[in-house]
Amino acid sequence: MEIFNTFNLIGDVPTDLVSFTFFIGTMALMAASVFFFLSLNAVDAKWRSSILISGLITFIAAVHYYYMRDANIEGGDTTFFRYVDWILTVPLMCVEFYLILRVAGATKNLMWKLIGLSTIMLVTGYVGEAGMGDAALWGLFSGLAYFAIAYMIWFGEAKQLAVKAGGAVESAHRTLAWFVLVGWAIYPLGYMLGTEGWYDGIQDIISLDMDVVYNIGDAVNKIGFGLVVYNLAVSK
Ligand SMILES: *C/C=C(C)/C=C/C=C(C)/C=C/C1=C(C)CCCC1(C)C
Repeated sequence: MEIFNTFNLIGDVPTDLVSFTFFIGTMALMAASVFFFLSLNAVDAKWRSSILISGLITFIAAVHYYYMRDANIEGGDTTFFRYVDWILTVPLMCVEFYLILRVAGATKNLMWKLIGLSTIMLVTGYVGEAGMGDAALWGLFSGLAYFAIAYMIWFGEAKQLAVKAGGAVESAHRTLAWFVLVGWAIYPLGYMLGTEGWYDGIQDIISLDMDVVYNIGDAVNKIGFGLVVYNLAVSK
């Protein structure tokens, strides 16, 4: 899709939807990082590490977006950078759940379970997406780990701790749980658009490139997640 052609007066200006979303994604993630880092001193000491991690998540992603933006313009593959980014940032999101629920007595055990499941989710997803195995099968394994994460957060240990904490922590947890259920569901959709399996034909219904869908997912989830944490930190 050739949009923004009119602006293509100098070098590497994005001329299609995919590179445009890489470009705008880099900017948005960088801006969010600056915002979170500058907020560090404005929040109560007990929330400082949560805000720091929000900033690290968007900063790590911004750096990877900078590289993916380049790789995309050069016609290269972005899968590797994409998964390196995720394998660093998704576990940090699991740490956020732990830090928030610590007030209700969350243990490191809960954090490691979430990190373990997210690692399984991403490694199996990478195997399928990098063409190292049957994409539909590895996508299914990945989906099961995703389901286990969503279950823990919505109904399992994490949920019970949130209820115990009550108040602002419980409502922040509820919002983050929605991000995991709805926001994270954007990713398997992108995966189905970019790989082959029983879901072939989905491209006829949703005519978006896999990278565009992943880029939307990252902007929503990484920045949104951070803002929920920020909101909690300034409310208490
Ligand atoms: C900042 C990045 C985030 C929040 C990335 C999340 C990624 C996922 C929830 C990916 C999930 C996948 C499946 C559930 C099945 C297909 C393979 C994946 C890895 C795309």
